[in-house]
Amino acid sequence: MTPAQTGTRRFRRSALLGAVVATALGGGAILAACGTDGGTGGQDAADGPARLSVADSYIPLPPAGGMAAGYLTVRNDGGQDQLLKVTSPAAGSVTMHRSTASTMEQVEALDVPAHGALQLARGGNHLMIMGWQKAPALGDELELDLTFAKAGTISVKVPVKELTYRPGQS
Ligand SMILES: [Cu+2]
Repeated sequence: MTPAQTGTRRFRRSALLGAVVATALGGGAILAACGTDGGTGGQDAADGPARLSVADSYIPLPPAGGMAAGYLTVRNDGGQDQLLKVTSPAAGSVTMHRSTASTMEQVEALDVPAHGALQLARGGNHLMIMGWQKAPALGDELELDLTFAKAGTISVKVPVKELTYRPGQS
């Protein structure tokens, strides 16, 4: 590496033994700093690119083609991102909702934390899906297109499950 070669050149130019030792130590310190800068550490920073994957998605079967909820987990192995929009070719309207203790409200975006997950789950944040092209049936797989601020659009096929289904159940 270049810093080591620079250190060696200084070493040869030096006439005093004490200066030789100091130069060798200095070269080591430069090498250590270089290794930190050149490593992968920077890519793991909170402002690096988001690395998203979607898991545990499901839609509990809505009554007679009515309004349905949508649940899923967005895992993130990279930097912070935001879910901005959800659409579906199978439905006229998909909105994002945040639940509070007693009510729920529509939100414009949901944060996907760096090296964490955005969870849409019963009792918490969720999707509300309306205006079905065709009433969903058990076993259907419905496409949801999730648009993120940084990662772009991710399309997932979401299974329709029994009303009482919870992830981890078969
Ligand atoms: Cu809701």
